[in-house]
Amino acid sequence: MFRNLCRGTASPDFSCVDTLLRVDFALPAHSARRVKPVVLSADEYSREICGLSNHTNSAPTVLLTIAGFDPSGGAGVAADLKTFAAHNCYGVAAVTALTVQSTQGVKAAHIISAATLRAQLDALAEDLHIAAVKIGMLGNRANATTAAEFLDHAKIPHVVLDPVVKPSLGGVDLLDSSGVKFLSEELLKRATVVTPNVAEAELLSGIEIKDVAAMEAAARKIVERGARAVVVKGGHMGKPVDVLFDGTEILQLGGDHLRTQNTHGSGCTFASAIAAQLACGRTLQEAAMLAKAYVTKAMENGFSIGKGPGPLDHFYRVHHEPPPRGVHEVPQHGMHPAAEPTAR
Ligand code: PXL
Repeated sequence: MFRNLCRGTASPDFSCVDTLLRVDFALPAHSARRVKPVVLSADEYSREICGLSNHTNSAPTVLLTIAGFDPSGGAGVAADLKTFAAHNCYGVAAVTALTVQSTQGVKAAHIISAATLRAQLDALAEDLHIAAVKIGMLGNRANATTAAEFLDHAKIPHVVLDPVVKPSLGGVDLLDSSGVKFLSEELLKRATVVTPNVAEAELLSGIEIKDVAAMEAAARKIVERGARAVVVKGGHMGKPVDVLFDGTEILQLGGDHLRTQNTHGSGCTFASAIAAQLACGRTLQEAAMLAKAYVTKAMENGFSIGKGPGPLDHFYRVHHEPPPRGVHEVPQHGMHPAAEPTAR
């Protein structure tokens, strides 16, 4: 019951064990540096999945997503808000685009005007304290510029940038070419961490990626180009290793290869989970490991809802785990009449 999320000493190879999932974290052989292990008990992990796990009487941590809307609910704003909620945080959203899509892919994208995006951001920022922001699909340069201006004046402590350019399915661009240029020259340096997949890392670094060594080289190049830290996601490679580089040390985050089609929105979910963990005080390494554990488990529990790749189960903990002690012990007296068991 009281197992460590991550066991081991600061040796070049160590294993991290979630109560639910085993994720291996290994340092590359050439790395002279050692990484301190994250040690979390299962109790701590489930209590502190993030925000206030019990925020009945106090306000939860508020997180913002700036992203596109996917009507099939798998990716974009919907995935982000579900991820925030699963981490006991309260999510708010500024929508950059309305996409037309199903599980079979993106058919069109209607980009929201920069003025409307700015109005959404201003309204939220002047009203709420935002602990972290996750940025996903921006659509075009005007919206990327608006996001950068917002970051400059809102001074949000944690900024996770998922540099979404193309969907996995469908021939529609999620960011125009001028937007990609702005993202790599301007937005990158405003982020706490950037989370490109292999194709996006190739675009941002100019390095062709065929193996983990090239992922590391790309990660270093992206930091050289202004990012404070980067996680290159290797999910689509044969070996599902992610590479985290924080400007000082490289950490490989390994995991089991999942045999599932239901991966729609996994990138959005990973970035949002990092934002939630950072907002809750985790270090970047801890946040990335916990986010990987979360997204892996949510993918394992993903489901098919249509003809194409299905979404993740963001609430697998609720759906598949027993409730914490006490939750099912409903008081039988003094309840609201509507909740009283019916007399027989
Ligand atoms: O997964 C990338 C992505 C992000 N945001 C939106 C999307 C997609 C992919 O389809 O539709 C809105």
